[in-house]
Amino acid sequence: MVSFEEELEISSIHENLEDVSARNAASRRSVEDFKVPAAAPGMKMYRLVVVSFGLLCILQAALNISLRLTLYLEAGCNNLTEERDDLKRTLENYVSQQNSLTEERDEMKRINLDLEAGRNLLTEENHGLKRTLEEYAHYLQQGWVYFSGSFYRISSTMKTWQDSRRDCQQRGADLMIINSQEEQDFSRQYKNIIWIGLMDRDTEGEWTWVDGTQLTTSFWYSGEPNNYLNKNEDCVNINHHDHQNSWNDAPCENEYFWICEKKM
Ligand code: 2F8
Ligand code: CA
Repeated sequence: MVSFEEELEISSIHENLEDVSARNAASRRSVEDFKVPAAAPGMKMYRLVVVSFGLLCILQAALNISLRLTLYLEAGCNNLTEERDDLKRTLENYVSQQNSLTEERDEMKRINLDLEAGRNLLTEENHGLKRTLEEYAHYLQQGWVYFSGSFYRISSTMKTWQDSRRDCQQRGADLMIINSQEEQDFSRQYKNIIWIGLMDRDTEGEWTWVDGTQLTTSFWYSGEPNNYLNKNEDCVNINHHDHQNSWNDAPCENEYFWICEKKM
């Protein structure tokens, strides 16, 4: 048995179900109202043409842009190539200039070395000349006489040939060596008998100068050398001043004046 309350509840559920189905039908109608109606075939073609035309325009624009871009890039590329060539040429010029400068510098270095060597030589020469000058001054102050590259000194005392030579050596010189007519003439100005640096003490008849050289040009007085009376005349003096040929051989132990020579 269904109660009254239960019958009421069932009738209200029925009413609700009817409302829901009524609302669903209404909403189905409104959706159908909003649906786009299917396009006609002429309209479709029209749309296709419009879209195609649009695409062609876009393609054309893209082609234009890419063409312009290509031209622009090509021009830029050419500029860059020219610039690069310019830079290459400039670089080559710099390199060649640098090479020239390097060669110039090396040449200057060589010249500098030569000049330095020249200066050193001149400095040495200068020092040598100074020493020579000092030596000249020294001999002149000591009363020596300069003639043709040598200083000469006549003694004021008399000694044996050997002692005479020792005196010369102590003065940094030796007995006079005569090896030219000019020197022979120079020696004749002294009027005393004077020893010179010639002797044959080591081997009789072999006349040798004090520097060890053999006699070549001689100025013997007539009849000399004669080793007079076998008196061991082994040393030579200038005896005959008034004659061009003035030499005489005499015993070395005899004492005479002497003449020293210092070659400069
Ligand atoms: O006549 C030449 C002769 O004259 C002197 O002796 C007398 C010389 N003597 C001295 O000078 C010591 C010789 O040497 C010379 O040859
Ligand atoms: Ca003699």
